Amino acid sequence: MPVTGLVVAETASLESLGWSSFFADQLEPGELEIIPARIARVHRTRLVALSLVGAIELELPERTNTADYAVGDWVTVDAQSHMLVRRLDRRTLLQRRTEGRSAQQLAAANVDTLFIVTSCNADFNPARLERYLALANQAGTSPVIVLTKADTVDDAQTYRREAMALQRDLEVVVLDARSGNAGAVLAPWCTSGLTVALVGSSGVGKSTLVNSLAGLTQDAQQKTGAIREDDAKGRHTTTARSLHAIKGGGWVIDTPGLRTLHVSDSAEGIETLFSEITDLAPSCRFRDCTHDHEPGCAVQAAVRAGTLSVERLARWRKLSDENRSNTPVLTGPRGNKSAARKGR
Ligand SMILES: Nc1nc2c(ncn2[C@@H]2O[C@H](COP(=O)(O)OP(=O)(O)OP(=O)(O)O)[C@@H](O)[C@H]2O)c(=O)[nH]1
Ligand SMILES: [Mg+2]
Ligand SMILES: [Zn+2]
Repeated sequence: MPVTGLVVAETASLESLGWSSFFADQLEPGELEIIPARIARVHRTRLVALSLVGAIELELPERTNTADYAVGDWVTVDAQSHMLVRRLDRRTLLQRRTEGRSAQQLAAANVDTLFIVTSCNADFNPARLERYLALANQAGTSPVIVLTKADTVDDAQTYRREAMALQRDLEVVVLDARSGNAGAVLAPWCTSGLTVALVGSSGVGKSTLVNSLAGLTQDAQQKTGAIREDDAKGRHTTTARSLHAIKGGGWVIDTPGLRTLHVSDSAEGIETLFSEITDLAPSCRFRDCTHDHEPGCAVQAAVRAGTLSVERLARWRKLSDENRSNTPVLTGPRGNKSAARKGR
């Protein structure tokens, strides 16, 4: 079945779609009648993929659960029937546990760089950005903070400095998502074979950025929507994840804006995010120091010395606690999953 609205350049190679030896090595020598394809859209009952023969709607084996597939996944497909054969192992996977659900929701796969988008307005919130950073770190993607709406304020650099302090060596860019210049600012992360994904609250300009990066004509553009004036909140214009070709090469995944991002399964991601605290911990007198009331705590000493802010330490504590209580632990002989007990 032909698919509208998705264009693959005629000169496309598998490499330009993000294919690499990591995926090629997973093919079996006998798998001759198959072609590799990359998932571009995940619907409730349909999967659309990009391949060297163009955009194709996949035939799905009975009992396929499309929720097991993420935009950006590589799959093998029967060359004749376009029947889905199998998914290849992922290089990176962005996923989150929605409250009350035991299974993780798959956001995007095989993403190289995560653009964490926020605006130079009321959306800017260090604690929220730290949640996205923990997610990016945990997934194995490199995070970049993208500050949009720089054109609406005089002090965009103040936002930039505050964002840069959130993680060691963090890349932060400031731009007007609507301008033709946005693509040039993001070009270092957008080259042939690389995939970026955009995440952030509703209304920060993710789809606006996709349109600037993809250079789509009017009818193929991602819909964008005005935000509320009083609190800068968006109206959840984008409702599904989708993959788009970037003008100069590479791929970008647009995602719906999230109301809240709950953190779970991200202990390593949090360690990386708060590396200044992680680095101090071995100097605490007690190996299991909670950096709260213990004597000889190197982290509390850093707070007293003014090299670590009380607010940052409080955010570390809150995020670590939340992660612990939301992450199922393996218990019992059969490894049954149950939620960890709340508290420390
Ligand atoms: N002035 C200005 N307006 C912007 C910028 N980026 C986005 N906008 C506007 O902000 C509004 C929201 O943009 P969208 O691209 O729809 O935001 P989104 O992040 O995709 O939102 P959801 O799809 O709801 O998650 C639109 O009216 C855009 O024109 C920017 O850099 N400067
Ligand atoms: Mg959008
Ligand atoms: Zn301590």
